[in-house]
Amino acid sequence: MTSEFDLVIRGGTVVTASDTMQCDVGVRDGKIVALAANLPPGARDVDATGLLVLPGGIDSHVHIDQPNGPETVQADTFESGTLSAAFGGNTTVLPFALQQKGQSLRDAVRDYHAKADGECYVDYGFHLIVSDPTEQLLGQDLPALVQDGYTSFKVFMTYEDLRLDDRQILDVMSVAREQGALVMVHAENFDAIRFLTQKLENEGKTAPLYHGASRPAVVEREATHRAISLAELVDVPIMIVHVSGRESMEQIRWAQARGLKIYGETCPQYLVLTEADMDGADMEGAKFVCSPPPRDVASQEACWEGLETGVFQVFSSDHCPFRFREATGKMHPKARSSFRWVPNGIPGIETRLPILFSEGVTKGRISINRFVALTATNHARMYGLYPRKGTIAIGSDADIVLWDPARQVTLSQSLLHHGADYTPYEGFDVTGWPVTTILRGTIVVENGVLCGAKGGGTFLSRDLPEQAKPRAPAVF
Ligand code: DUC
Ligand code: ZN
Ligand code: ZN
Repeated sequence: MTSEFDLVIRGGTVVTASDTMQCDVGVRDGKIVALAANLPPGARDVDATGLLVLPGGIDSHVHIDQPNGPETVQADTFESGTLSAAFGGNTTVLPFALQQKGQSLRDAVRDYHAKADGECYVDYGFHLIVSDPTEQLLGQDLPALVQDGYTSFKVFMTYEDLRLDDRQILDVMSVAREQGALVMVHAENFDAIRFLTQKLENEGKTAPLYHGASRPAVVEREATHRAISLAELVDVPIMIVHVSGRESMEQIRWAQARGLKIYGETCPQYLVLTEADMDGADMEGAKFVCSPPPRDVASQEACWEGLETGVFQVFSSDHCPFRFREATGKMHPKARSSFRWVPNGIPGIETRLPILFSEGVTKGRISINRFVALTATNHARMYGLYPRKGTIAIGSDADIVLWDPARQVTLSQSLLHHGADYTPYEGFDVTGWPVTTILRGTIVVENGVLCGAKGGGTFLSRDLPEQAKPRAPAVF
């Protein structure tokens, strides 16, 4: 007799952003079709006794195979990056399609599809990075791409080749308002960083450690406040990404208290790393160089406060891997002469969920439901994927991770599947681990063994974000 289910996940504790319940999950044609106790057998049954049954992780801030200037290359292809994501309990990733100066946004998107399509182990969509907001881009390409399902874009306030000035940011925000898209902002003050970098180099302070001093919290706070002010002017929602500590978090909280639709994101590096990690001998500190930089214990506490109290809606990895030992990575030929040549970014796509679970849920800082919201549901809501993704509900994609809350693991490069040759979390102990990852009803990783196939992940055209409906141009 044929079963009404292709797959039944049996005997686990199902957790969503709002509920925790003992029930089985029935899956047919890649969708969740039943949630009830004692479902009849499926064509395949998976025993989840003693495990948490969670929505698959959605990592909405990852950089994969992104051009990084002529001299350095990122360590992941879409194949390795999404494999690493799957082993880390994720079923969807949202990398960036970066427009290089002089390139059309359409061509940038085409390039990324050529890199990703047929290569991925988990589902994926693209945010757009706008680095050259020409009239053609603002008037034609960006609106058309939003209609095609690329419903969020990132602007940078720093980095020589990427930064937009305030006028350009206002132009991009205006398009977002009219199209109903969400703008993500990398908030650091470019001129202040240049000024400080020059001063530090003049004083011979060139080791990776000084990357932190070149971009102190005030640099991030000023840019965060400016981004909020620009968004208020245009009256458009924005997401301040990778918030590293109190000063920026408090700007976002202040804006939210004023009724502005300002959203926030933080990342594992701001919870468990500090500036001191960049102080290793023989360039070891380069392993931790990312922007904004990890700060201090008080900043970590502020980020927890943001996660616990709802200032931050999403917790992402900002995965941006470079190989440590290679000249195309952290050992850029000029990296010993100054921290400014160390490529910014660290790997973290596979370790995001275990770190937040262990430090947050196991240690009693956040509930398991908040964990689900921060790692899956809110990402789906903010980026136009809900309720198809990000929850366990009838009709949703059967994107599920079976989670062992008691498994103790010491994080180590040897366990991981990314293309980097190190993890910044080497030796870090976690309690709680993703054991099985299921994408649209197909098991991709089972008890730590790869079962899925490259190309099993498909492109996601996204709806408009929930909090950003299209509106008439602002009137001033
Ligand atoms: N900083 C970014 O802005 N993006 C990727 C990684 C990093 O460190
Ligand atoms: Zn950034
Ligand atoms: Zn980033």
